[in-house]
Amino acid sequence: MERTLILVKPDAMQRGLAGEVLSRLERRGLRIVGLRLLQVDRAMAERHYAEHVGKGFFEGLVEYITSGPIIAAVFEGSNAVAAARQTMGVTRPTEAAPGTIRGDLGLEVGRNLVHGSDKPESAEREIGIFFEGMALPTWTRDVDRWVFE
Ligand code: IDP
Ligand code: MG
Repeated sequence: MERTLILVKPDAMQRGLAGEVLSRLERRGLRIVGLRLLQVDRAMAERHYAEHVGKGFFEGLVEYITSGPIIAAVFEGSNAVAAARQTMGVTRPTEAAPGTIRGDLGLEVGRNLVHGSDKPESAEREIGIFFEGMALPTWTRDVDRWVFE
């Protein structure tokens, strides 16, 4: 089983889309194993978005991600990283396919509603940031055998 770190970004929280975002991933078949409501500070933003520090959009990204509460979630399942990225759609909402979260609900790259880890190693690193020192429950669902082969 693979895990991925999902963030419901401040715009999705402000727009009342937290349930919608989490629900789409849950309905895809992914299992929730971690959930937290928090506000990101600059240090945490720099840690999470380390690969983007110094880029032209970085200051705007920090302002955006620290602007209000977010939900951090860990989803688990077969190919969780790729499945979540596919359900989210690509980074720029106007390039994201219809039927994806960003393609259905977003317009601007700086208001793209959701974060999802880009590879399994990133997921482990990011889960370490958002769930530091927190044990994630291990559980199975009765429906798992109808979702996972
Ligand atoms: P991702 O979220 O799809 O993985 P990344 O390239 O990792 O995309 O960028 C992280 C976040 O930074 C994006 O989700 C978006 O919110 C923001 N971002 C990326 N590129 C731009 C840009 O060109 N202008 C403004 N914001 C951007
Ligand atoms: Mg990324």
